Amino acid sequence: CERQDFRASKQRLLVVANRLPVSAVRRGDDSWHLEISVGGLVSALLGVKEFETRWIGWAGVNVPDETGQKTLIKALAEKRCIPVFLDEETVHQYYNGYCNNILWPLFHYLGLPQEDRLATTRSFQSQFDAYKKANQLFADVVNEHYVEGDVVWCHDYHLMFLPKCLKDSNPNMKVGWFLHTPFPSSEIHRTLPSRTVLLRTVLAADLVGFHTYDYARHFVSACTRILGLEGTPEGVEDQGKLTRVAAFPIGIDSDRFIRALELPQVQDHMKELKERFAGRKVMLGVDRLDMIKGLPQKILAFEKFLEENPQWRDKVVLLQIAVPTRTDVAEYQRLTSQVHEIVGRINGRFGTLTAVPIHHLDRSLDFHSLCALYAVTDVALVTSLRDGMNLVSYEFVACQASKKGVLILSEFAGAAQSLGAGAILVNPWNVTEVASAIGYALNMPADEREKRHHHNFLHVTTHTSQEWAATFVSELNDTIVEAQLRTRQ
Ligand code: ADQ
Repeated sequence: CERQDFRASKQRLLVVANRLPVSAVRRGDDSWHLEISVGGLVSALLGVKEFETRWIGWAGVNVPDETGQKTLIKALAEKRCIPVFLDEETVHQYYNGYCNNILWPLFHYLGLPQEDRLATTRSFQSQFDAYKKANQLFADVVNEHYVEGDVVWCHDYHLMFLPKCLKDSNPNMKVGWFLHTPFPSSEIHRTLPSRTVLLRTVLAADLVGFHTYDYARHFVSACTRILGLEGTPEGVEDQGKLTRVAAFPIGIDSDRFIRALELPQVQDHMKELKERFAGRKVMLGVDRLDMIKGLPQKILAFEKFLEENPQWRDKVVLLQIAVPTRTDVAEYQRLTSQVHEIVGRINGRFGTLTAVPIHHLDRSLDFHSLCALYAVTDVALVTSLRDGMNLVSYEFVACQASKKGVLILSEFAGAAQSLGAGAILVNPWNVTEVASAIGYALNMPADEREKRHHHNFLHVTTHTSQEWAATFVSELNDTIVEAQLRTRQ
């Protein structure tokens, strides 16, 4: 009956990602509370309307009992979501271990874990085994719901094994894989103990996509150097089979942000914020609290700016909204404490009885509050140490049609390649450079702000998430047609 529901004129798209776009919280045996999750992938794909989409993924909760699983399947079906059930040990080894402790830092150039090399080496194999097992569980759910002709779009570093699992069970399935993080230089990828197998499993897909041309190039050179395969302008060729590799820069649903700014409650919120910070320039950071986002470096740069520019001390405020993430991991707990300590020190140093220079919130904001905040901001600070793309920079630009504020953007975010001409690009590791960029942004004349904003606004409103998904899927369809033609020749 689920299969019949799918029938529609739009093309059916099975989006497979580690997490569903909702998190489930249990309220008794047969009742579930579903909440939209915060994150880049969710923000991008929720705007995609061209396809008859179903999500397949983990709901972020351990459900060992059959009753719970049945009721959750039912609750999620209303949101067009299909759960993959993972037990606690698998989550620990696959998600916390292999995905977040090994692949995530490595792909962001932070290296493999080093604290206890022996322990890491010993646990590496069990984490990798759990990774393979989890990917097979995802494949089983896809196979159960797949109907011939569906496009299966696998997402991110959690599911690098999935294309191979799917093709093993059905070589005719249309399989695409997209990476939301950077793909690092082949010299970094070479350090990964499972470097070979993880390239081969991804190459099983028909189409492999990255945010930028650089990431695609790194992937192709990893295949050349590590697997000895031939890289062509189209992708990677292995014994006559071509895997197409290309860049598909993601975007946002810009209209959703622009429309939200007209809502009375958002306007009211903007008015409140303007009154609250009257007489001060507003600087904004919105990030998941993750090492790749460079929060300590950003806040230290702001401190340096205040140190060197006493005339600005009571005229500028930094609002840093940091949504906690992976809170059970010790490294993330240490990062949180470090950020709190730096913020406390700076507020103690430069604050007065009536005002502090930094408002740091450890939480996520609802969509309308976020839009209001973006709209009243004078300078946004996106200083990721590495970032696949970074959608916050896009969201800020979408909300700045009236104010034409300035974007300070890390050159190590994928977004630097698309918004670089309008933003002030910085090396986030260079605190002095970021501090002087803050001064430059705060003093920027209106005509320069206007010009820079115009460039970026045009990009953000024309390179949307809808366009991103449509381009990827149409390229995947074309790739398959071309492969069929090649086989016939
Ligand atoms: P993320 O690392 O999650 O995504 P990003 O692209 O910035 O990073 O997206 C974050 C999303 O979460 C944005 O839509 C933002 O509005 C929202 N968000 C963040 N903090 C929030 C807060 N405090 N309150 C409310 N909302 C908040 C990954 C990659 C990125 C890549 C995306 C999409 O790491 O590089 O751009 O996927 O591919």
